[in-house]
Amino acid sequence: MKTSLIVFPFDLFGSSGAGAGAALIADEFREILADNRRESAPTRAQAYTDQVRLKEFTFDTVESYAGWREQGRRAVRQALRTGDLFYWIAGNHLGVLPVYDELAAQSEGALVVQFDAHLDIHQFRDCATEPSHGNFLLHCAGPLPRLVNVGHRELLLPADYVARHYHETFPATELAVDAAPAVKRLRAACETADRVFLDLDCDVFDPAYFPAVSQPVPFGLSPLLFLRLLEAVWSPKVAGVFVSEFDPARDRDDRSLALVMWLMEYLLLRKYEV
Ligand SMILES: [Mn+2]
Repeated sequence: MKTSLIVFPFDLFGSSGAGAGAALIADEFREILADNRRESAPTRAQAYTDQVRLKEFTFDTVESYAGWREQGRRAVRQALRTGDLFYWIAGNHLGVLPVYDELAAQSEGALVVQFDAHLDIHQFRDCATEPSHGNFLLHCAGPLPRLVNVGHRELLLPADYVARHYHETFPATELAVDAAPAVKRLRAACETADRVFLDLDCDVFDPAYFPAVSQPVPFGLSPLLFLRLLEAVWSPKVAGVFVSEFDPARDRDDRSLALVMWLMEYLLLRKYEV
């Protein structure tokens, strides 16, 4: 079982600058893999180093944007067909839409656990009606897969509207009071799913821990609380991990970069270490 690391630095229509984040993650990852290969002392990293394949898209010409969604869908389709774990490293959250398009086409039994400060179903007066990083779920090519949000801090969207799109949501306010019920319900939801996908929008973290986002929202998750929730969700059923909204120009002392790289390495160890 190999892991494809697909870098898809799309960042039009919201959080321009997040594309550079995806490219930076790719660079860092190449460096980590090269370092691992050079190391002669035994390390834990040997468990995954030869299991990772990197595939990088670039969006540096006008032409490269043509058919971006279909290009993305093709790559996702291929990753889903092999059945291996894949990482989808997007620029902004809209760059994850091709994954949702494909999951919609074959969503039976799939559960997406979305860690995100926002519920991306915005349709306010000042929001674009065209697909953007704040409304992309409304533009999915088919019915959304079963969707659970963890850690949102929405103060505008009415519950009945949210319930039309999300199976369940666990706002940060609820997690702050007591995370135990969420841990239990997340674990139960994952148990009944055939395949689980983790969709991490980096703004789920508190800006104190992860400053490198373009839409910071206060009262976010601490990395430790995130790990506790991740633990509830993680199992061999996890078939995809999506990362988006990392904008390195807003980072402080590479704090956010360190967090995202640590997390990706940790998840590879979770998968390959025996
Ligand atoms: Mn989002």
